[in-house]
Amino acid sequence: MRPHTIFALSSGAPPAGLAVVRLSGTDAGPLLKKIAGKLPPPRMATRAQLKNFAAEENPEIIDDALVLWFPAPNSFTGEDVVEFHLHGGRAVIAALSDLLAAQPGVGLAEPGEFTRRAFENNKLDLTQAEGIGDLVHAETEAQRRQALRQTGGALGALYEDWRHGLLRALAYLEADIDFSDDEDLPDNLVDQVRPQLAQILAAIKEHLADNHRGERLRDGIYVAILGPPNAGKSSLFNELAKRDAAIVSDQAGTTRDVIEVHLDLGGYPVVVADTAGLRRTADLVEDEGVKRALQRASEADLKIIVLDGASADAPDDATMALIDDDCFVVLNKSDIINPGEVSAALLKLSSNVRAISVKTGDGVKGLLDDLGSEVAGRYGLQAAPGLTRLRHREALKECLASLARFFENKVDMPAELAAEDIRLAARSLGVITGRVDVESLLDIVFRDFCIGK
Ligand SMILES: Nc1nc2c(ncn2[C@@H]2O[C@H](COP(=O)(O)OP(=O)(O)OP(=O)(O)O)[C@@H](O)[C@H]2O)c(=O)[nH]1
Ligand SMILES: [Mg+2]
Repeated sequence: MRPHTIFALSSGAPPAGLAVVRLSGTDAGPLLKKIAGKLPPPRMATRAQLKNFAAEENPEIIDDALVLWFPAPNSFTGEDVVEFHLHGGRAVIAALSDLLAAQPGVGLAEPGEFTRRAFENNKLDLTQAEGIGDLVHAETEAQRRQALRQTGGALGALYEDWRHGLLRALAYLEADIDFSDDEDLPDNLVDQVRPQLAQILAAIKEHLADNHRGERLRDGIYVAILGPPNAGKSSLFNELAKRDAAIVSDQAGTTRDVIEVHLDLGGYPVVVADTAGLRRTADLVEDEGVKRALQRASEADLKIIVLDGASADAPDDATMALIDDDCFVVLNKSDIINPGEVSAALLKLSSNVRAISVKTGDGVKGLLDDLGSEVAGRYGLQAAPGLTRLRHREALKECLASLARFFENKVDMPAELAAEDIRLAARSLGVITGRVDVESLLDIVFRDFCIGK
């Protein structure tokens, strides 16, 4: 059984200037009183000498610290919560932790347990709880903004809004089933709810066709550097990484494995991959590298195709086949290119080929700026909150499937069958926010129809 009162070090790794130990549960108040000698006024930072009250005689002072008292329900978890703002030394934290852990019914919190309790006490919905996790892990500005928005409840509110729309339609259908003899009820209730359901269906479809922007913002946008051997891919990769992460040499076929760096590109999390030069080769290891490069190309959100400006050859078929709308095509080594020598095939390739030189830096900043704008354009926050997890996507797809079943059915279908599809659709949305609650149905029925007045 889980302890009724949990505690944990909620701040970062010691030693540090301060450490925050959080305590939540029924014993939080009594423990604070014993440790600090008093219960301070709620939500007021109060200085106190923390005593090891368990010591038989002469209880020792653990620390001279600040304590905060958040009586339920006005706390993060919805339970009684105490925050100890200690001096952030290991021994200080250990002394308080040992004291707390020794109390019956008190135990160390499991990962996420404070947030879980907040959810169980209806302080936040599941998307908000997820948002808090994302906010804690946010590494770039765009991630922070998205997570903060989700924490604020914008995404959950959107889903709840749709779910309530579905529940309203369901209420009409249920009324049709339960009170079909009632003359006060309008006819054709199934038909009456169709327009509203069609609207919700369209909105969910649009929400799903989002280019996975929210998920990419969470996990990182994949950019792959691809092209023929010796073109300068690893050189460009090192330039982006701002260090010698990949080996550069004048031998074709230097890079074999996929090498990644994580970058903050203008606030967006980007995972850039350097790959093996694409060519047919009898070298088994290099051939495996080429396979991995092609695999990465297929997974990439954006590609930078690097062509060798020093070679007059047209790019090979493998490289050509990768060029699509998700590409930046660059002709590297502009410092030694004689434009007259660049093959006609190459120039015909795409109107978007730009010459750069990683060696001199020519055009590299422009490439980076344009890459940054492309990423911001594709993955920047929209006016409407976006889904951020596969979990959301799967549940929304299930919801759509149930709605689609409703619309596939004949116009004169029995209300019972129609109701079942709508109930399932609403449940799928409820799963996302964690609020599957059918009681609310009754309220809607009585408000809208005034049955039995
Ligand atoms: N003149 C000139 N040489 C460059 C430029 N960029 C890269 N090189 C040289 O081109 C050669 C190949 O560079 P790499 O970065 O290893 O090329 P790569 O595309 O990663 O090659 P593989 O890993 O073999 O596929 C090296 O000798 C680089 O110094 C450039 O802008 N100008
Ligand atoms: Mg390389």
